[in-house]
Amino acid sequence: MKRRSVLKSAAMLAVAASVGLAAVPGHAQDKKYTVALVPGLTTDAFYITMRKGAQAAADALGVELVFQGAPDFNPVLQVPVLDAVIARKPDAILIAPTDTTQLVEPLRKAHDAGIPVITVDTFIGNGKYQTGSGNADFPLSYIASDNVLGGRMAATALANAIGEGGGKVYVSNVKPGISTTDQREEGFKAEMAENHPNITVLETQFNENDANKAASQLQAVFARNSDLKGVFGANLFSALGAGNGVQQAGQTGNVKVVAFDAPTSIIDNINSGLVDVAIAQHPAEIGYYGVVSAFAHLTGNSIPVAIGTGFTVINKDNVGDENVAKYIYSD
Ligand code: T6T
Repeated sequence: MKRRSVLKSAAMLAVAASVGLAAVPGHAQDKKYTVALVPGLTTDAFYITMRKGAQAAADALGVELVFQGAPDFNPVLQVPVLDAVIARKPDAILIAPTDTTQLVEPLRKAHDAGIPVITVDTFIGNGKYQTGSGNADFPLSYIASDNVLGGRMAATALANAIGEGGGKVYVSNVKPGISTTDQREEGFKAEMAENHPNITVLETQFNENDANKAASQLQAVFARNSDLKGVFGANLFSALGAGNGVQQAGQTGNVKVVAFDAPTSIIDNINSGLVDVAIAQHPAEIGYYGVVSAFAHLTGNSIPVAIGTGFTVINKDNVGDENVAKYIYSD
């Protein structure tokens, strides 16, 4: 056997070991599986990038991927979309639940109908699945960033940007009840309290995922605190809005901005000096491993109950690097 075909066979065996023999090229599958991906909202670069990763895995595995979501990050809008997805009877559902409690019963309907559920990005309940306790442990796996760690990283970045003197900062956040953004705020505050005693964290401002509201809130907080030194935008829209608010208040460079998420608009703001640091998640990996995990389960393999994906910290020093460019979200 030539070296190349030995390598190819080894690679195929590795795939077979991880996702089941049916995935080996040349072994036709009896069934083409359909996996539904329900994002937090459809028009967010984070979920658009997650979809790309999911599609890459679906193409590699011969899975049909259905992407169906609501236009806003809102459980009232997401539940009917989920109901419609369940009615289509996909083989598995990947979902970013928009609320830790309000999506439990709607997702149980999928579980009761025999449709495996994996949550991506966000979780329901306390995010600990398959424990045999609690009412929300039925999803098979949770695939996401470590959001408490991400919040801590944001705090460190903001404290460094502000420098020695410390001062006042606040968190621009979406609304309580979202696992990801709640955990980022928790991590941010814990890191500031433990390691940056010269920084005062003011009351969190909730913007309902509306960047315009986040911008107005920044200006209102600055009007009350002319010594404001920084803001942490805990997701894409919070960060974009907070940055716009800083600019509109004429405080670019004086009020430091750390952004969670890395759409092209935030990258532009790093280049212009408005945003100091972006904590990029790896949504394509979340989507990729979501589909691979669903497929592995459907083909009789066990899957991890949790998969953590990483972060890339982007600032003006590395924003031009090609190794960083691949983590900028797709529009
Ligand atoms: O930050 C992401 C995601 O992780 C979060 O759960 C909701 O907001 C985003 O989609 C960004 O808008």
